[in-house]
Amino acid sequence: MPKLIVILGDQLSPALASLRQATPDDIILLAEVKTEASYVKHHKHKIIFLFSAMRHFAEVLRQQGFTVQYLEYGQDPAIQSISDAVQATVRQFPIQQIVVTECGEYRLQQELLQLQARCQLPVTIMEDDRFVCSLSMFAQWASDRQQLRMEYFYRLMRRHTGLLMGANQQPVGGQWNFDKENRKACPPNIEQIPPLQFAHSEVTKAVITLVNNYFADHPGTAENFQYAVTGKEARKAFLHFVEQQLAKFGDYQDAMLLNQPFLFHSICSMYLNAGLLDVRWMCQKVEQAYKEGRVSLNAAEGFIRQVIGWREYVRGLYWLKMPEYVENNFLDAHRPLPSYFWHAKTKMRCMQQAISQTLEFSYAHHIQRLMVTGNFALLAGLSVQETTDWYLAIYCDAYEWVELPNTLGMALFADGGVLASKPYAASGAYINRMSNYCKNCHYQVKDTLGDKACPFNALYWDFLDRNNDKLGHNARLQLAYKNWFAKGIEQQQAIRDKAQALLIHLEQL
Ligand code: FAD
Ligand code: DLZ
Ligand code: SF4
Repeated sequence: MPKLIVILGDQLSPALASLRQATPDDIILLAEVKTEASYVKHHKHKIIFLFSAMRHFAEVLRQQGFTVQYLEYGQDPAIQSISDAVQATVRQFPIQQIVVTECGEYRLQQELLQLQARCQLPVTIMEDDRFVCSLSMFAQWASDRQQLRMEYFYRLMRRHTGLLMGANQQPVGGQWNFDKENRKACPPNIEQIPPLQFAHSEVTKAVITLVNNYFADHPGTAENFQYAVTGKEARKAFLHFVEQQLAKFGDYQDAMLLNQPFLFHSICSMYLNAGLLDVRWMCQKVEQAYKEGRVSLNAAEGFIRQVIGWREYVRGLYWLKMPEYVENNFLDAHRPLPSYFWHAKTKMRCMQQAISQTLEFSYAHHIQRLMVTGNFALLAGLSVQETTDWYLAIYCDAYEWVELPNTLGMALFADGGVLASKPYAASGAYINRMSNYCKNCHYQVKDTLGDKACPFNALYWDFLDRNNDKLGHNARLQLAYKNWFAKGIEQQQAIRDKAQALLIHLEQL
């Protein structure tokens, strides 16, 4: 009974549930299709990365003796979507059953659920056990809780995996979380070892030509693509991080430095999300580095928390709350995205840095996404839909299951506090503390009023003021509101006027 095993672009894992069932009689389908490549204007690097990784993965499967049906982009104009590709393959081969692994996005999952009717064949959807926490385990954890805070979920995951656990189910070092030790500012002259870069294979070269032909109007430049495209290369990149950068990642996770796009980050989310890396393997390598005394506990715990904590948590939340989640707009934010999100020409140094490296590498690290571009979008009341679409398009690691909770929930507080207990709103002082951007900026970070005042300052106070009815009761914002009320009526009005002027002229900042 030959099966058709459908492998999506972010399912490039040899141990994928559906592939574990494969026999030499089966057909394995991978398809480069328009609907997936264009549902937002993906950065060119994202398309190059995925198409090249898909083609390399298909070749590995062929070498293992499987029959692979690989549909290249534009090969058959009648095939526009994954379902079109499945239907065309079902017509070509004597398929008895279709097998897929749980999909990462609600949108595509709905499409896959129609396959049975469309192809008149049984469809089996297998659990995606590449994640540490199954969706049912997450739902069970969430079921008896009023608040779904990541910290408690993370403790469950530590116990569940046994990572960094000591005797009696207690954490190594006597503490679950070393977050406070992950927030040091970085000295500008610190020694940096850049992430590994990978030469273009013949496959990647062909994909770059394709992307330049079909996706010329998408953001980014194809030629400076430098990422790994195979599991082997991705593991090499990750081990380089563990050996060279992890020790400093612990201290400087939240730091930002001018002209240093990668600092001590792992640059592994795109590999992990596409299936080239395995989360358990990564965590074991990090735990081993700690046990062998090569990195401190705060570095190892800091990394493991991001991967088995935050990453698994946002996935669980996404599937728990979709499809309604995407409609949330708690703070009623509708202002259009200024054009510098697409070209980085702004006098705000922090925004210019975060956006220009995003356009160049399809990458920015967490604090740039959260506390620079995300914070700006929050303070300025930028449209939730336009902002989430931007994040989904522009980052090489972006799929809705991970992008949406991070953007809509964490950065924009548009879910009204499902994910975060308070908005991550901050004035220029935070950016100044964590970076050297402000020293190199047209604006004065210490000023709130005046032509050269840092726009984040007046926008921060105005954000609190205009959302007082929705946020004023939040216990974690009481100090911020106290400071706002202490300013007095005249000062408050001057700040409101300044913020209004900034909002009218957002495009010119
Ligand atoms: P590192 O800093 O080295 O962290 C290690 C790993 O931890 C990451 O590779 C990632 O797998 C995981 N991780 C860390 N934080 C998170 C998080 N909050 N959620 C999920 N995983 C996390 N991450 C994505 O993978 N895809 C996205 O589309 C995405 N969109 C984001 C949008 C916003 C507004 C924000 C604030 C964060 C977003 N993140 C997203 C999370 C995080 O910013 C990226 O995972 C991280 O910057 C990737 O870089 P890195 O691999 O160098 O990570
Ligand atoms: C992101 C993406 C892109 C750009 N192109 C394809 C594609 O052509 N074929 C494919 O199977 N997958 C692609 N993907 C990844 C899918 O969008 C991803 O599998 C879903 O969003 C689910 O996470
Ligand atoms: Fe950003 Fe303000 Fe600092 Fe300039 S002064 S870099 S706008 S925070």
